[in-house]
Amino acid sequence: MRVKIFVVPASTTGRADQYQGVQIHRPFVYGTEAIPFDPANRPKNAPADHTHSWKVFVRGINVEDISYWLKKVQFKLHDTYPNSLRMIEGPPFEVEETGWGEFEIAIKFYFVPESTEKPQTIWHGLKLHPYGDDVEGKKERREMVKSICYEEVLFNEPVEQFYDVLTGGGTNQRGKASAKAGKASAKGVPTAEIPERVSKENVYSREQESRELDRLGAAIKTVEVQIVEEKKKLIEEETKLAELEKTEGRPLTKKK
Ligand code: SLL
Repeated sequence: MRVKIFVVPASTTGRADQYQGVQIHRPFVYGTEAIPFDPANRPKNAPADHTHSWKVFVRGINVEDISYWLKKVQFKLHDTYPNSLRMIEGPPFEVEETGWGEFEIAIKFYFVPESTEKPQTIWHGLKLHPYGDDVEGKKERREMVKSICYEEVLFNEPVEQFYDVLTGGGTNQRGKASAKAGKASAKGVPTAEIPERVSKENVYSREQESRELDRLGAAIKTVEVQIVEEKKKLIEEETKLAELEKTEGRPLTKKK
């Protein structure tokens, strides 16, 4: 799923033609990480019924700074939490908490003012308990439970000043005039590039993507073979039925 950001069509704003139909996407990662308390070392301030420490976050892929398009993030926690609306005004966009239960977190994105975009909300389920394979083993080892998603925000026909921010055009121009901005541009023009390989900080890479595509390709082939086999079986059964009908006549349908 893509988080689609809709803006007013260019035709109604008189925006320059060159931005018509332009879409710019920016990747990001969001999710939760949770770990059960160490019984020998419970966090001191945690209420007695709490069992886990957890964190919810939004960050750039490959630890890229995304604050040039994302201004602030509001996390809406379960109503059982005091001050359940947590506004995070700048990076790192994250909330650390303790608790006992899983719930859906509403994550509201506020874009930089240049974007003129309205805030957008996505939801994410906080996971405290291990899932997938070897649940018992994971529990025993008190492994961290991660539930992390890759996502892309898609800006449709960004307004001119935001287009510059997104593509680094503005940064480069300022770079000529000021040493400070020059430093920013030396860091590199912002991109939506996904790194080639997995690293410690980032599991989303082209390498993984192509492995996933191979896996999907193989699965499609298996399903295609299964469909052919099932069709063959169906034809055999239908032939048998037709033969039986010839020799035995049609079966009587029971009255209800
Ligand atoms: C459940 N529907 O029943 C969920 C609700 C609530 C989670 C989970 C602690 C809040 C607090 C907390 O973990 N709330 O008392 O500080 O599982």
